[in-house]
Amino acid sequence: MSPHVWRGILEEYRDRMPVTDATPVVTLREGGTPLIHSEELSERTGCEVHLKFDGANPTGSFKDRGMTVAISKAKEAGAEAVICASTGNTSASAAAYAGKAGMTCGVIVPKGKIALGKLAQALVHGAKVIQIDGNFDQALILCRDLAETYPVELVNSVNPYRIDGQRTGAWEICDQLGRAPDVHVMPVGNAGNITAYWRGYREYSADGRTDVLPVMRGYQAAGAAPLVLGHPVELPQTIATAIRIGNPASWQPAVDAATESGGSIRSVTDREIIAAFRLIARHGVFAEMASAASVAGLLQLHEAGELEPGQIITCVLTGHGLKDPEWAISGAAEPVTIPADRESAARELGLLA
Ligand code: AN7
Repeated sequence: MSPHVWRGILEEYRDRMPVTDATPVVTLREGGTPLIHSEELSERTGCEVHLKFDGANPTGSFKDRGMTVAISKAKEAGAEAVICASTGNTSASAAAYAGKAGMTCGVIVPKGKIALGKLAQALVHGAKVIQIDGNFDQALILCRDLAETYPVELVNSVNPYRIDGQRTGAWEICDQLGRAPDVHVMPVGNAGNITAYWRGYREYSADGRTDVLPVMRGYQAAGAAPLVLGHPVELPQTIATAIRIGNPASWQPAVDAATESGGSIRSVTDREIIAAFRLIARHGVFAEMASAASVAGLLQLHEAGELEPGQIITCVLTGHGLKDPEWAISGAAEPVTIPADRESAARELGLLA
């Protein structure tokens, strides 16, 4: 048998990527994530629902798809340092790939608004972590300023290589389904990912790799929904800290993705997000709060009667739930403590007749 090893998105999709033989490929073998058929969501909606679990990436989020390209190209250009603003996942990914590349990484994050696991990742990978008394939007302005002034490469999704890499999520879904879905649902924060997915689907369609194009349905958190309101939100608020963003960098392309595909960008409340989080977690899939916004959006579409029976639907789960275990535990019942004997355990488990 010949070995079959997933080589990471730059190798798997090399002919569609902005790389040459001269590009040093910096990879942690990202991508190739599972597309999980969801029986419970399919039953509920009458559709065929699949969860694209991008929490299964090396650093636990979809950011790795873009970061392998951004860091490889930065290294090719001779950069020695990279910088990013982040709600957590970008910094975790940038730190890991910069570490792999032997580059210096600086990250600027909103103080107290980063899930503990994400902060831990940036720290263990050796990034210089700086907190600001401000939000993500302010951190991004600061990083753009630094990248214009000093010899440091910006690796937020305003870096086009990030978007190039994140298109592979759409391609993988098409390769896994044999076509594009009818409806594609995803969370929206800084709006780079919805931009990337729509580009990815359109390119596959143009190349004859899929006959259908999906309706794009993006979901912001209600307290951080500038694209829904039509104006920036100065003080964004949501438990889904990953998408706590008030002025998305990819504003227009995200709106275009929704419009051109006949879709929408709408909002889900924190309450809807938590309910969706619990539902998929009960069925074996541990995604982070921001990711659950896609499932919350799906349920909202179903309630509104906007889905057609039998439609093929994908929901992207952008990040892993393990990044924020504190939050998950706080909503669960405290485990009981018992003496270490069979009868006590059996009684507690309800095994005694
Ligand atoms: C789990 O890490 O912006 O709409 O700085 O971590 O492409 O921004 C994270 C965003 C969705 C939104 N789900 O994606 C950051 C950051 C998760 C995320 C989004 C993010 P975009």
